[in-house]
Amino acid sequence: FWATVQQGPEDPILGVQDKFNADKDPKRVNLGVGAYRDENGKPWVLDSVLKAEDILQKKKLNKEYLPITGAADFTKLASELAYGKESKPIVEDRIAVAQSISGTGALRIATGFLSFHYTGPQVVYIPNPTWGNHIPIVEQTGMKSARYRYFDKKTVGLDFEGMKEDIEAAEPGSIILLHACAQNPTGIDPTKEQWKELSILLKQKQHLALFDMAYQGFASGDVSGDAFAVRHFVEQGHQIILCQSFAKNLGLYGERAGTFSMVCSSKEEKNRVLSQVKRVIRPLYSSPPLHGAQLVATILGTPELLELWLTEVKKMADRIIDMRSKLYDLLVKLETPGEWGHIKSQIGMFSFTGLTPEQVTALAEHAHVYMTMDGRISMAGLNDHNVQYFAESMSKAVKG
Ligand code: PLP
Ligand code: TYF
Repeated sequence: FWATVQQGPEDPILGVQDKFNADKDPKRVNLGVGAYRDENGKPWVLDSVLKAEDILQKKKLNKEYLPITGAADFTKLASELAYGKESKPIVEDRIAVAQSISGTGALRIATGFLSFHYTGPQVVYIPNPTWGNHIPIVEQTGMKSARYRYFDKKTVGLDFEGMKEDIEAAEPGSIILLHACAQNPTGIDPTKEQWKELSILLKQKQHLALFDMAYQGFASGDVSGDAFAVRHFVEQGHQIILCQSFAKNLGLYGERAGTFSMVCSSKEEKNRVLSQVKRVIRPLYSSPPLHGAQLVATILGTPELLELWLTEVKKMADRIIDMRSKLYDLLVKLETPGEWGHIKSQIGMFSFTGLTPEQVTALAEHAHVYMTMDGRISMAGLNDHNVQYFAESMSKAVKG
C-alpha cells in the first residue's frame, strides 16, 4: 500500500532532542526544545501541581467523558486568567470557549473553524520568523499562510515599521496571528505603545486578530502583565480569537491543557458560534482529556494554590532572567566578538542568539551543545552548572 510514501523531513525542533539523546558525553547541553528545566537541568513538576494532584486523588473522581467543549469550570477559570475577571466580554458572557489539546490543538480548532466559517480572506499572516508549527497548522486546513516582517537582523530587534507596512498592505479583513508575549523564537515583543498602534492599525484594516498565548507569566513573571496585548485589544473592541496553553506556565506539557476562545458580539452570537466550534472538534477527537484540565481548574480555583502557583511562575521567569544576565556577563568577559545586549533584553523562554548555522553545527560537533539551526537557545536549559561551559563554547564558536 505504501510503496510511494516518501520519507518526511524530521521536525526542526524535536529533531534536536533526538540528536541530544544520542550524545552520551557528560558535558552535553540541551538548549533545543522549549521546556523549563530547574537549576539542576531537570524537568520541574510544580508544587502547586503536586498539591492539586493530592486534592484530586482524595476526591476519587470518575473518568467519564468530558463534553465536546471540555470542563466548564476549567474553561471559565482559564478565560478569566487570560482576559481578566472584569473583562467586558467575560462579564457579558459573550466569549465562546472550548477546552483544547493545549496550544497546538487550540490553533488547529482556530484554523478549522476559520476555514469553514470565515468569509474574509482565507489567509493567515504570521510573523517572520515564527514557531515552526504555525505554517502546517494553517495549511492543513486548506487556508493560506503569508508572512509579515518581524525580526530586524541589523538591530537584532523588532522590525516594527516593516511589520506595520506588511499588515497595512494585507487585504482588508485578513487574519493576523500575533504572539501574545515572549515571541517564539526571537524573544522580542512589541512595547505597550507599539501594541496600541497595532490595535489601531488592525482595526482600521478590519483585520481579525488571532492571538497565540503560550507563555502567559513566563515573559515577566506577572500573568496579568503578560496578558497586556490580549486585554488591550479586547478593551479596544477587537473580537479576537485566543489560543491559550498551560504547557509552559504550569509545567503541564504532556497533560495537553489549553483553551480556544472567540470574543463574540453578543451572548446569542456566542451560542451560535460555539455550536459550530463543537462541529469542528467532534470529528477531530470528540472530547478533550480530563486530567490536565482538572489540575488547572483546581489550582486556579483554590486561593492558596493560585497564590503558590503565581510565586512558582515568577520563580521560573526570574531564573531565566538571571541566566540571561550571567550568560551576557560571561560572553563579555570572554571578549566574544559582537554585541550581546539582546541576550539580556529578549523576553521569555528563548534567546535568538544570532549564531549562524555553521556555528550551531560546530557547537554540536565539538562541544556537545544542541540548539535549533536558527541559533535559538532555550534559556531554561542553562543553569549555574553549565552556563560557564556554554559561554566558553559559544565564545569559541564565534571566534571561529
Ligand atoms: N505556540 C507557540 C508560540 C509555542 O511556542 C508553543 C509551544 O512551544 C505552542 C504554541 C503550543 O504548545 P502546546 O501545544 O504544548 O501548548
Ligand atoms: O520548542 C518549541 O518551540 C516547541 C515545543 O508537543 C513543543 O516546539 C514540543 C512538543 C510539543 C509542543 C511544543
